[in-house]
Amino acid sequence: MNRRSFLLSASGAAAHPLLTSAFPVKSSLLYAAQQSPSKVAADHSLTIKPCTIEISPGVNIKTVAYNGLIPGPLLRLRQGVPVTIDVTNECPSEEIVHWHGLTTDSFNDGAMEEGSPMIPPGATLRYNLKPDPAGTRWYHTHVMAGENIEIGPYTGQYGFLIVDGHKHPGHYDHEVFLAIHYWAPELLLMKNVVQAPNPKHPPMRGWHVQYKYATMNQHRLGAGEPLRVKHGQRVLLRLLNANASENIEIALPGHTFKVVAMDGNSVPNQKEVEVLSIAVGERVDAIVEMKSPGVWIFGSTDEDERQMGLGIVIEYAGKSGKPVWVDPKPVPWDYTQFASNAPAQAPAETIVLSMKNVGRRKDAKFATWAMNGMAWPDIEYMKVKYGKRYRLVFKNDSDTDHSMHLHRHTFEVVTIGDRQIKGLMKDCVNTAPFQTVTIDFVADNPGDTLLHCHMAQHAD
Ligand SMILES: [Cu+2]
Repeated sequence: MNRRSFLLSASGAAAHPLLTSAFPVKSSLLYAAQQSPSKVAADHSLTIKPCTIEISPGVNIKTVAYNGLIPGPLLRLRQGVPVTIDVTNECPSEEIVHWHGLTTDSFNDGAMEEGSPMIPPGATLRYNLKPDPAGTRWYHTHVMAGENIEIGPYTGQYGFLIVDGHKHPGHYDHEVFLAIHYWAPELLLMKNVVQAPNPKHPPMRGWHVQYKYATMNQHRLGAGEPLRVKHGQRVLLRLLNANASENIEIALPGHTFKVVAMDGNSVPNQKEVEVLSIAVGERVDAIVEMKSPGVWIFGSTDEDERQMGLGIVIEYAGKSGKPVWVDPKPVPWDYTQFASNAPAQAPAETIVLSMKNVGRRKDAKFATWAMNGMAWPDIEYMKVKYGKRYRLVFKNDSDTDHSMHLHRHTFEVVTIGDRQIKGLMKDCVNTAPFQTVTIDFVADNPGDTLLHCHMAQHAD
């Protein structure tokens, strides 16, 4: 190993800690973490604790959330201004918080694979962040759930983290935050190959996670207060798919979404669309001009998912009545419409990664998903050098979506299938079944960096 090189890992000196212990908790760092809260109060504090939330009348979900809130408290930070966040773990098992989309260091990033410490039960860990880049970021647990679908990303541990910096790319009168999550997961065994209820999903086989309910923020469709708007208002929707494993597609009849940012980053082409697809982990900032007075359902394009609760009522001032839904024209989702239509800068090196289901490990319920045949922790590190531009080719050799997330860096999407594009900056990108998506990133943030699919069963 070239000691001067950084991998999407960059540990350097000693034998790689990740290969010698299950979790590379550096003892001095853990000590520092446990001792961390000093007498000086942190700028923000979060408590991870069990709670019960009523998502619709009589439907109570027992989960774990930050400060007992769904989503967690909105963290609104100034770009480049250092902050401290104390996180107290009141749960019986270890926890960890990932600051998704921030270019932080490996210790504070909140991924045990990078060497970030876990927060033991009862302990408080102080995270030190220098919020960057500006935009719609979020925070969530990075605990690996495996077959325990009661923990990790299946819980309510997610919240918005907004980094305010440059002027927002949209012009708007009112700002609304909506985080989407599915609840009450169940493990089902499909003895034979079964077509999913939603034809957009691949056939199901073996063990499979199915959800009973869905919410936008805390409530199911129709259960919470409607989103009250006025005719002529321009509403900025900050949308987050905080699901453990399901991509979503949403629409608002009679209106269009002007997409101004994806994963918090301004898009080169602010296109208006009728339907938004948001993969697991992704965010969309969209402006909706309120120009069709009435009472509408803003929700999933899939009726079963609206029944689960995926939606919210939008009510114009002075209007009342039963909320209206109208199916949109089906249009395949196309990232390229928000990008510039030109080839991106050439990279220094290209790395091809084939994502594939490689079967089940003995006694495992879920299939093992691998990149180039390797699955954590039995992997080779991709070594990258500081300052160089790298191209990662995500070759989806499977019949299911993968929402690929790179930690601690922002990447540029440079091809979707055969289309070359430029200027679409993201931190998660979906690869459709058997599609190839290519991204470039500059290795400008030394330290171990995790690359993974954001869909829980694939990541685990
Ligand atoms: Cu995946």
